[in-house]
Amino acid sequence: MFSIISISVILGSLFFVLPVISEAQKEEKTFVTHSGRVVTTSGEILDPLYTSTTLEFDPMEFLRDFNYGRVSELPDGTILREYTIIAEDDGIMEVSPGVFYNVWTFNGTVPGPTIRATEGDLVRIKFINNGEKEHTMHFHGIHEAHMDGVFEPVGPGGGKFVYEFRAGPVGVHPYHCHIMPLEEHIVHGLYGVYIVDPKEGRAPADEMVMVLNSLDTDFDTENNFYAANTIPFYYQHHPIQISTGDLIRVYVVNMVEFDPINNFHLHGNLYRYNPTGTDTDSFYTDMITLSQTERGIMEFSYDYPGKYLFHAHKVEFSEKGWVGLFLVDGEPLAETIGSINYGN
Ligand SMILES: [Cu+2]
Repeated sequence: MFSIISISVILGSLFFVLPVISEAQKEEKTFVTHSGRVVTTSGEILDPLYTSTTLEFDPMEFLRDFNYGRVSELPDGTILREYTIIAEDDGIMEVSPGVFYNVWTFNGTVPGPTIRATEGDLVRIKFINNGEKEHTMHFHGIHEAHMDGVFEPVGPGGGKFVYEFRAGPVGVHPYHCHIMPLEEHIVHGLYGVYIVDPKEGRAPADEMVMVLNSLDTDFDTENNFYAANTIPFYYQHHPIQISTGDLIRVYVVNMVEFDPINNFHLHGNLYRYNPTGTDTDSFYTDMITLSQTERGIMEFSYDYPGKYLFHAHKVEFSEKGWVGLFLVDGEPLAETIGSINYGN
């Protein structure tokens, strides 16, 4: 009895000494993740650790996944590429352990599939809206006005529309829903990448897509998380494996909502950057600044093995998830030591 009274007195006195528990701490909740792990969170987890099994979306798979469509040849020799894209707006994705977000998706993922064609191909998109709101697909690029996905809202509950246009111009372009309020339809995830390859092709490379995006998980029109390919910190915990001497080509598209700019900094290296990927002109840098839907093609290779960061040099963004690693294996390229190519 004495010990119980003593403990009560001690705890009672500590109440006046220790800081009062904040409202945020009181609001912490316990979740069971998809992998069965128990996580306690207030919804503001920075730098979480997790395994890919806790996620419904795999950024490593998305990174190198290109959808070339169903390919056939028309009588005049034109290549026809047909795609089926289904919009939904009731998905829940665990974007970080214990942080569940209502995602609006094209074909079930954020970003939607990376649509890829060659310049001059006929692109036919069979769009089905299985959501509860109106949606469209608006492609950046060149096409007729009624294929622009702005003035032809596609109704919920199975509404359909067929977008058809010639692929062009060469480059990397975004596509996204264009229904108002646009920021709501974009920040929930209705966007993706559309790559148009030149007819002569590009040099063989290890090709990747990085969509720079953001998540407003508490719906106050300010972002809580930033990422390359949706999941905060993913490529930091799962480095992208490459080798010395390999040509790396990154199709990068900025879709961050609410914040006016984003950027991309690469460590231990510089890259050739071709804005929009539309012509052969490029510049040599380790830093680009991108407003929303600005995009381009980055090319680089590493001379030395090791671990190299890439991240937003807007530090707030990197500390809230937009950070990753390239893990470069292989031997140093002996012929480059002392004669590094500085891109001139
Ligand atoms: Cu929409």
